[in-house]
Amino acid sequence: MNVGTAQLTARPVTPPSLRERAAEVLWANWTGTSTVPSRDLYPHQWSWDSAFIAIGLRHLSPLRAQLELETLLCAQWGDGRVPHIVFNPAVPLDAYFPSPDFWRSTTAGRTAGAPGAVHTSGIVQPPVHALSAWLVHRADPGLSRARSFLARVHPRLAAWHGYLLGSRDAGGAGLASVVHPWEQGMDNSPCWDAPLSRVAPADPAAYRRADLDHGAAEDRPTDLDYGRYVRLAADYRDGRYADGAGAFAVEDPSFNALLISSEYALARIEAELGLPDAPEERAARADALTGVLVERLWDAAQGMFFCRDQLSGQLVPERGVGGLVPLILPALPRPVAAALVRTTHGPHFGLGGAARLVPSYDLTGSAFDPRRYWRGPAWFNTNWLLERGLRLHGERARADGLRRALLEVAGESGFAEYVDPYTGRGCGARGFGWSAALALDLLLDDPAGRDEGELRGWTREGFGDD
Ligand code: 9WN
Repeated sequence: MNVGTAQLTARPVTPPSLRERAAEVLWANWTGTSTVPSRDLYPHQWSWDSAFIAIGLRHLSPLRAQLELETLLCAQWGDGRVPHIVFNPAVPLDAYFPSPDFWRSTTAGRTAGAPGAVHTSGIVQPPVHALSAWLVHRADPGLSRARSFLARVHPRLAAWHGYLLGSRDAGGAGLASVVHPWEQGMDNSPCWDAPLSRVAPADPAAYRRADLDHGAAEDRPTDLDYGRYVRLAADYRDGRYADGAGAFAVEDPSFNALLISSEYALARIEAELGLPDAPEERAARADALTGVLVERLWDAAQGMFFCRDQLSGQLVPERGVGGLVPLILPALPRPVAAALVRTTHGPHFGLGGAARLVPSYDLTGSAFDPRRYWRGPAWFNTNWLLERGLRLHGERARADGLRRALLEVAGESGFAEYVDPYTGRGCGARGFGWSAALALDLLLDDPAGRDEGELRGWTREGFGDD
């Protein structure tokens, strides 16, 4: 036998680690100033995607993570809203619908203060940004201070929260309302079926769905739902993006929990910047808003939160994963947190039992579908939030189990956009930005930073105010 050949064939080929594979996705999706969720399906910058992506990116390049958030916040409108999409002018118009010529931000959005130099959508997405900015800062405080990162993003984050807590407080109780299902981020959830049913769909001949070029029709929203999304967005645009008169307004538990969580993070940012009084006031407001959330959206008999349809005034009796997300809140009353943990592990969401990851919708619900967009499949961002919530409320073993499952499924599915909650089989895009980023975060972040001791300190009590 030729010794040289034997040595060559015997040399082991080490498969890339999960960390290397996740990093590869983030580098492949990086455009130079931000990260696309997916090269094919979503070739622009999306708002809450960027916030989650920066949380993972901070472990690889704190500088890029800072840039990710700065690029998004540069597209903020004068009224404070942070648009849900910032369009890349180098991408052809027909690559994604609705495209810049649909939203017409620079003209229809002028009264609301849309920037003139960049094209954006006119709706928003969940405010994960202050939480992300704080975590990005913590990854490299020296670099952050040298670049005045927090000092530069703080006024924009404060204006963003001001917009949501002001112009979007349709119910007058302090919580923000979403005016389009895309704003809440779980586009096609059965939670929207009743509130959407009163919206007349747009004429299908007037637009072309680009999502079906990349995704299977049976995984994506139906044409009827899509027509309603288009109608709502077109009406908002035609009203020059003024708030208050639309056919859809919903107080959503997940959107508001993320806002409250980001309010705590903004309080941390203000303390780091040495702003007098602001941190205590903000943390106290976040504690109070947690109380309002419980008062308005908590259903003790069902053990979870529900959406409130502002037009009917009723809670929507559909169990979406968004109704579990308030578990991330440190000031949640203990019985509420305990009931949420039980519901997450009970028959409707199946964690630790039938389901590998928490589904986007009730496993026993009549609208459940393990593949269709937000009507059953599991997403990595909602599961990452629940891992954080479990740890915060002292459920360390359950959080460890969910962390392990997330990492396994992320690797097996090639960082799929979403997965079958039972089998973990990948659906939608592969090499999806936040799936890779949040896997990296779980792999590299010290879980102690997400535990009870650390995060309870975010409440008003933690700022030393009584
Ligand atoms: C509309 C980008 C976005 C995510 C949303 C997800 C999906 C868009 C779409 O993709 O929404 O914004 O075309 O379906 O539902 O959560 O931010 O990844």
